[in-house]
Amino acid sequence: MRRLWKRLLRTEPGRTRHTGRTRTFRPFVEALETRWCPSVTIVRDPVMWTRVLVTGDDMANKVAIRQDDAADRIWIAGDGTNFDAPSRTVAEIVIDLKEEHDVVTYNLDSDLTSSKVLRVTLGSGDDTAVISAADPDLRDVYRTVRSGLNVSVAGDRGADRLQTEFGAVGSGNVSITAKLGAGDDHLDAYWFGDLTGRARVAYDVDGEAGKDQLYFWATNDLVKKDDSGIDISADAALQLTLRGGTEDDHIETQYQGILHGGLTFSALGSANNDTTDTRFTLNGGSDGSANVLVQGDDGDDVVRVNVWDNSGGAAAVSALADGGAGWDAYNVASNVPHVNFDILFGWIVVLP
Ligand SMILES: [Ca+2]
Ligand SMILES: [Ca+2]
Ligand SMILES: [Ca+2]
Ligand SMILES: [Ca+2]
Repeated sequence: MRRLWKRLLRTEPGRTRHTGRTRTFRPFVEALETRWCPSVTIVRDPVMWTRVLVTGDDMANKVAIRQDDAADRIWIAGDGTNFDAPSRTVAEIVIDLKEEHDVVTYNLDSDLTSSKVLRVTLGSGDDTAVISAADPDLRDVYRTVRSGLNVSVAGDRGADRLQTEFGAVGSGNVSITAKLGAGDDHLDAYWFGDLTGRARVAYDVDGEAGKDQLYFWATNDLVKKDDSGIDISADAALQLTLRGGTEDDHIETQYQGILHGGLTFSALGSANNDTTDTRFTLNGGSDGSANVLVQGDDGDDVVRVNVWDNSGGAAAVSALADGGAGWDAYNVASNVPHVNFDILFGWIVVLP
């Protein structure tokens, strides 16, 4: 019980760790002479020519990918090895960085119009993968995804970090699937632009074993720079599934915008003592549907869920907080039903 109260105090409001802004991760190419001879090979798959194989070794590898569809080029640089080709000739990039502390970055130099599949295996060691629509040459310029970007990441052992940064999606689709593996892993996901047309965005991230921290923010529009947040058009959809896996995890999600389309969110703390903090704000003018499910599952969990619906009843909101087994605490808005909880901490937010 004492331990539970310590954790309740730790998650009081006003202590949000992040502001929703981050320093854009810049790709880099390291000078050959400064390295202790790690090696990356980059070749086309002899069986499937549109597939490029990027393979590291048992030392710390650094791989930077830049895609410029306006110029029809894609560049891959890894530890002194360089590859470039017309972007439309590369459909899939398979990256396997093996042991040690590896880093892979992916950036857009112009809007994405040539679909890509990225399959990233980070291997053992504390690795970092950054998937970013930020233009590496320009400050705070996020390129628009207008086609498909399908990314899967396997973190394997070690404390791995997956960071994603996207601006707008215009009738394209972005799929991020990650299994972060054993070790205390991080997801830092940022959305800085609207989902327009028939945009589809889906995240399915599993922290797996270890004390994982999963963050998703979609609150500030840095593309249109308006105050309406991340708007989702009538035919667009955002679907998020975040799982903590075993051990004590933290899952934190914030969304704000005008929702005309669909927003589906599911957070699952899974085994052990997890904390979740879910804050969704549907701005005035919203008339779409939001489905929010937060489950602590086994263990002594702390579950906070707030859905502020400013649509005046035009939006369809369905939310549920479920403590699951164990001695759980909750803090929910009055429009969020809650089941399987033992104590209330903080207050129930009464909505107008
Ligand atoms: Ca390696
Ligand atoms: Ca790893
Ligand atoms: Ca993990
Ligand atoms: Ca749990």
